[in-house]
Amino acid sequence: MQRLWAPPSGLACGDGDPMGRRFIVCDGAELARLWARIGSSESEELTWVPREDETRARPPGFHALPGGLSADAITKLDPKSGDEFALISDEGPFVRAAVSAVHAAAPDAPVLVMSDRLDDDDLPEHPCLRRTGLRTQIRDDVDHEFAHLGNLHRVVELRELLGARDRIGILLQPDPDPDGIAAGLGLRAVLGRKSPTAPLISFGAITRPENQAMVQALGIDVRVVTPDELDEFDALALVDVQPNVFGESPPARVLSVEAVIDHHPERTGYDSIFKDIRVSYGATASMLIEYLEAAGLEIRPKLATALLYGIKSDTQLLGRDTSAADMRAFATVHQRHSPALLRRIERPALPWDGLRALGRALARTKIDEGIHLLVLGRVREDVIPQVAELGLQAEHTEWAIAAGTVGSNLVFSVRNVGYVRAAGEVVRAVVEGLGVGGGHRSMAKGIIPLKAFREVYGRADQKTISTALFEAFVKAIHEPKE
Ligand SMILES: [Mn+2]
Repeated sequence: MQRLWAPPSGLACGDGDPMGRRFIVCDGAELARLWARIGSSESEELTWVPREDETRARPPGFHALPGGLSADAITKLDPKSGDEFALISDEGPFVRAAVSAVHAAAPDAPVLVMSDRLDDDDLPEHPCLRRTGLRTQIRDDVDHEFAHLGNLHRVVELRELLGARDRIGILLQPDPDPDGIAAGLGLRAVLGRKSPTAPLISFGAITRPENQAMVQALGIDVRVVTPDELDEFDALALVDVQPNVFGESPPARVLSVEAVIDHHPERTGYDSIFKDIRVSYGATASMLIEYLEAAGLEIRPKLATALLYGIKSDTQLLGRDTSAADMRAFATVHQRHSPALLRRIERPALPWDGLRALGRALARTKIDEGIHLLVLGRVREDVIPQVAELGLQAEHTEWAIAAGTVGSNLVFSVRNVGYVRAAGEVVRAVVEGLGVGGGHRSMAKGIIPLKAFREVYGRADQKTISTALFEAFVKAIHEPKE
């Protein structure tokens, strides 16, 4: 422990900036002892001001401020530029006297007031003062630790329940999304399994191009099963889903399962031995990250990338329905994820014919009224959203629309700069009476059957599509419904 009155030169560390000292000023022996028990840092000089009945108290490591609390006593500490003060008290008069004493002796020194009872209104004006609690700091950590313990308990329960089962089916919703897939991988890691004994299964294949990109980039296998094939499994764990999602009358096996881990509103009408449903969470992946952390398991880059992408896509990049828990979980996996893998998921490679279609569309491109419209002709569906992303990068673009023919449909993706009308609303207005569409603030997708398009516009060649879409978008963007 640092001796009080040690010369400042002895505290400088190396040739760089000398590390400032922290002067801790405690009001009374009780707070000084609490501070000593928490443990002080090397750079702290511990001082205290005895109360009337405390003249014989000796808080370990603390030295009484000579002559009590005054500007003189603070001056004798010889504060230098870079030093900081912490004033520890629950009494308004003590804190006010201490703040003004420090301010008089060291006008530039930052002041941290640690008090569990005082408010900002109880404190005097000071150019650089921060207030926080002392016991409440520890209290918050205690609550946090109990939350970890709760998660560890869930992991222990899951392992007791599923550890001895030969084959565990990790059942996701039909057409699984990134959150479900990532949470399924997380559960598998929690159980210490590999895919042969704990496969990810679903009643419907992955159809969305961006979700296919995720399983391709990360080498994840999701097996499509029939209800009869569920008999192969000794246990079923539902992740990011509850049985009611499997249709009007789900197979009997899924109405009585071993585990459900989900963030959707709790449904009834089924039994599960283990149940963890947290509606306030933006993603099931966040819950699994907490399990993994509580169990002290390493989260490898591939798993971290999947979990990060799961949270990102379920919360629209921490926008919609995000809780503080999602933010913490996101931060945890953000440190561990692989940016290269994430890029492969989010920016899948453009196929050659997609690139050529883009080249042709760019040759004709123009930006009018902030709208950048790229009509691609016949392309693979996953090319369309990528071209819309690219289109948004053009100068003066507020709206980028990429349209292409996929099968017997006209499919278009829309991106905008974010501060304009919501993309989802605009697309719904554009497709009204013709097809389907929707989306969010800054991204949306629409599908119009070519047959319906021809009925209205006569033909469906590139020029007609281009003119019709442009006019429909201008109308929808600039003439919102009442
Ligand atoms: Mn989800």
